[in-house]
Amino acid sequence: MKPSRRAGRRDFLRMSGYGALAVAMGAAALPRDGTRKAPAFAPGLHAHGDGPPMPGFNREVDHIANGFNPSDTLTDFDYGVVSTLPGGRTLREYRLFSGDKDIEVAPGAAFPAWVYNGRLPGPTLRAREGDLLRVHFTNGSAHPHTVHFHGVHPANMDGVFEVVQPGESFTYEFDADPFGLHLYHCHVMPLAKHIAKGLYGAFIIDPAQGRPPAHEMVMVMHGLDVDFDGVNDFYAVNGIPFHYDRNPIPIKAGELVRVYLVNILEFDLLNSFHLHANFFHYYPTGTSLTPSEFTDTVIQGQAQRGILEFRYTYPGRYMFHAHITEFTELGWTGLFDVAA
Ligand SMILES: [Cu+2]
Repeated sequence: MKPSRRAGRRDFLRMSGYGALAVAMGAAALPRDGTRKAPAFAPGLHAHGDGPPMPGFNREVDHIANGFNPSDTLTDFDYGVVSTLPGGRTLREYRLFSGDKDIEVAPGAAFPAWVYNGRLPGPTLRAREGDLLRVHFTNGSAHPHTVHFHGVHPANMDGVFEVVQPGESFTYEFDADPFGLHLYHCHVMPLAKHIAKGLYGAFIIDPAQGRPPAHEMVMVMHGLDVDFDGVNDFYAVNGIPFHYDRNPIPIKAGELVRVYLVNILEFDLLNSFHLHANFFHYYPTGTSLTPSEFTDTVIQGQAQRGILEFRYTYPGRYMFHAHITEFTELGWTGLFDVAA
């Protein structure tokens, strides 16, 4: 990474001028309160402790206009429309549509995203091992797209060669196999662009026997290249940088927490997750019921994913963040709020 490029993306957080940000993004300025003079994009207002303030946003983005709130995304599982096939097998049918949508990713600044079902990331699709899955995809975007699922399926269900043109539809049908944590994303060229613009989501296949009861949540790690120069300007979990820093995730001391962690970060080689003041059991890809590691930090390349399980002993607030600390300062940071 060239120093000048690093300095360039850092500038987004140093800028205090809203206009400068909007111009740099090449994105639409969102009017607020009847005026184009939105509150300044001022970093450093959300301080932790007595040290130098953490970068952050000085207000919430507009979750209503965005159509999703990352606090809800955590536990928003789409189990599809369920029916029983002759012979007793379960059929799950899902609907995915792609679209072009401006998403406010930083206060007052819109990112012209390409998204599934109007949200970033797309819905978390969830099924059970052995189910038959039918995914009805309609391309409502101005660009050709597909849905490429990770998992085992026939070649013509792979979402690569059958490109779906704007206004057209395609139905993917395949078995839920293998159990674990997977993902889906568009696979149209140029691939980096179609992913970086936001066309991805988590895909969970539960083992037939299930997993032990837990407080479950989904975290999709990704970047935001808001000025389209092939370098991420922000890093986030579930759409909005700094969201879980401003809105800590409530959990209870002693309860089993299960995080379905997916990395779909484009442009950077690696991403990571570090849990503070605790350790977690790690199940790579979730395809085994036996954890492979007991650690507090895990590294994932693009499309790698895994399941984390942990319990907090002591109440209080604990950080979780990328232990690529530059990502932390550019939005990939959050807090667990552990109640007694
Ligand atoms: Cu696409």
